[in-house]
Amino acid sequence: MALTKNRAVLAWIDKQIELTQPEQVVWIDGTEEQLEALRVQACSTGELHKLNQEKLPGCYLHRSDPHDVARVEGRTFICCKKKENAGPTNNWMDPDEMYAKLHALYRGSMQGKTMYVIPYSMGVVGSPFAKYGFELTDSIYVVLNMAIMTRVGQSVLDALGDSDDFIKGLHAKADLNPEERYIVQFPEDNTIMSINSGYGGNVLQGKKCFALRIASYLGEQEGWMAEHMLILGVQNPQGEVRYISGAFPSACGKTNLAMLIPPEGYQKDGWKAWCVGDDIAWIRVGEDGRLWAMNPECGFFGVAPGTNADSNPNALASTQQGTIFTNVALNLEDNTVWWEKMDHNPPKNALDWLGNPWNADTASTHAAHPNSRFTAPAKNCPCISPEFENPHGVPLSAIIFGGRRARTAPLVYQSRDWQHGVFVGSIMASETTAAATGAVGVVRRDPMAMLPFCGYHMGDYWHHWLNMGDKIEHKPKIFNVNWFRTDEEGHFMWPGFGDNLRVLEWILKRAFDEVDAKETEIGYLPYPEDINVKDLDISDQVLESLLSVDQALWKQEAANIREFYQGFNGKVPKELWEELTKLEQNLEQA
Ligand code: OXD
Ligand code: MN
Repeated sequence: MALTKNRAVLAWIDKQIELTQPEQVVWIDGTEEQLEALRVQACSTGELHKLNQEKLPGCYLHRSDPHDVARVEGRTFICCKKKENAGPTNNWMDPDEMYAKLHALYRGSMQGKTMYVIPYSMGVVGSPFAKYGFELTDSIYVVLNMAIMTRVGQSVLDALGDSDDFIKGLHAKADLNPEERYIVQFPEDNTIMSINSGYGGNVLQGKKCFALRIASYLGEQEGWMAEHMLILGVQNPQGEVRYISGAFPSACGKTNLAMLIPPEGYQKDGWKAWCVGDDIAWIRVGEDGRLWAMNPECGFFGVAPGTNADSNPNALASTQQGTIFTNVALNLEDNTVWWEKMDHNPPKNALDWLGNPWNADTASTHAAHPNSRFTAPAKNCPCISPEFENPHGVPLSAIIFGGRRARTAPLVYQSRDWQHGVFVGSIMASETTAAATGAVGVVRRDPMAMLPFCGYHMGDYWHHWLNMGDKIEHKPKIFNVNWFRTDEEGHFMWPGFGDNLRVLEWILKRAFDEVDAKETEIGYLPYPEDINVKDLDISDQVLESLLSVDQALWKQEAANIREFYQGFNGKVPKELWEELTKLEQNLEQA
């Protein structure tokens, strides 16, 4: 039975029922009883496997189709009326054409199946900054994951009332045909449609589809920002918490930074780090003229391999209850899970992510898929911020951009001002991991880490960033970090992980004008003595090298940026061209 009288909602759902023809329709009310019944049902069909409930209470394993294990950027579309509004970094198709194509695929696709209606909220329900959506799906896996990642159920319907301001999402597994797999956003219609996939990033629509692609477009229309950023609170020994948001391309340790554990010496002195968000930030100007960030999600959809008690004990702890694992290995010895680098004790009697027998002593393949995931409730995280449920979010003092660069970017530098900071974000890049020779890899630019997630033209998005700067009275300072600088032999020069707090300390001091800095061609850099290296085994020479700017490499970099900007059909804001010219001039004069 429908759980709302909202006419706009009911009329839209009726249309989707007519299209997909499910045998029955079940509304998700968000109660534990209903979710538990769905878990039982999913276990009875093999969709979920119940893990050892003593060791991993409330935890389940799911294996997706072997051809459906990752986001598919090539099949992800932004369908707005004018092609030029999607820009050169998005796939585009005319909305009418796409609707026709999709309707043909969805027609009758739920025959004999159940359609679940998931009302969900991005943000704390009832918060003035929350946004509401529906995902109609034929997948129990999607229901159970959405119930971890977002706030679902009756409370969302009550908060929505009879408003027609909601995101319309339709998902059908259909026959999982990769050739007909589509992840489609219609930003002008508040609509998301995904079909022929059952993998998280494609079908948990609250995450990338809504909270980034649709929301970035809404943010531009409404004067706020949806960013692919973690949110972290750093508490100093005086007990003051200062907040940072940070954007990183994949494989740059974003989840680790979001859940950072301070080095021992810092802990002794009273430093703490608090996770507000690990992936997405919705950011607005507050009445006080500061920038406020909130995490629209309430779970972590993290990459499992590499997560362990050393790399990220907080993430590992988050997965110990109420978690759904996808495509990890099943340890048959005790009915628990295992993935590469989880511990030094790989199982000898296991099933790999495909469900085939796997023995660490003889195996030549991965036990877990490299993109295997955990979907874990954020409230499990030992360092979850006390402000996590604050409907207003937290005030930002600094924004950091990062990437993986072997040589070019120093450990940290600060932009001169907001406009220069937007430039720094727009040129974000990572290099394909270099071999032990230290050879510089291929540079992939990923502006603000939004390349696959910006719901409109990237040039317009940069304009929006610049415009936001005009509205913020107390602007956060903008920085760039690079934990991945390597020496001649290709070894990392900076220890990373918890020791990154040493860099954050400098960043936050700069944000509050508490430390001086050296002006260079690319921005402000720390004086080496201002980075606290107490208890670290790092020579003055290495630190100096981490904080140096290689002129020749930056000249190459500037030329590469010029080429990159040229690919945006004349839509790069003039302010960013100015910044590039300034960089080139600084390098010439140096
Ligand atoms: C993610 C991603 O899974 O950015 O968060 O790809
Ligand atoms: Mn992400």
